Amino acid sequence: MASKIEGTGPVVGIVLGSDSDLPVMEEAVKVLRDFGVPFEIGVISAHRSPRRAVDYAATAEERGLQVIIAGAGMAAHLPGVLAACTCLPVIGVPLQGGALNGVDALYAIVQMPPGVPVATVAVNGALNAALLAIQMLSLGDAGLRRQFRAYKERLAEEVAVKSASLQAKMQQ
Ligand code: RP5
Repeated sequence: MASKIEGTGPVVGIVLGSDSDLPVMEEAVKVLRDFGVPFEIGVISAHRSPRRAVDYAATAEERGLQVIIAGAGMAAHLPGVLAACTCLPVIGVPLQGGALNGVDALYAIVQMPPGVPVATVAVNGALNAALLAIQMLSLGDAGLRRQFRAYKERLAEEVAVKSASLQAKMQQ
């Protein structure tokens, strides 16, 4: 069974606080491409272009998006501001960098006040952000869910191969 979203418009919005965030956020792009999930990507800063941030989130649902992934570093308010302005789920990716090396971004993204959740992944966890977005989309898409199950099976196979290879090495 094919995924329902194959060939549709973007269903995931990836938002970067700066183009300097691209090297890490490209990991999310790669995962979404591998799963055939249509996405859009852009740079919006909660601090440098706050009006654009509000407009983007406020119109995201009517543009067909179902999940937003927002990556930002330092005082990372972007995911929270987007979450404040949309009913769509927002996944925040704290990015490493600056004097505090990503701890600042982690705290800024994870410590949302009651009522406005942001699903926060690890520092630089763009890959997991894309997987979580796919799991959310999978709830209403059996084709995508099947792809995700196959992905998890591949993960388990990789561990089994590594274990066998380690065992073999130790017996030499
Ligand atoms: C944040 O400030 C961005 O998300 C980026 O991680 C950091 C530095 O931005 P640039 O000065 O490189 O544009 O808002």
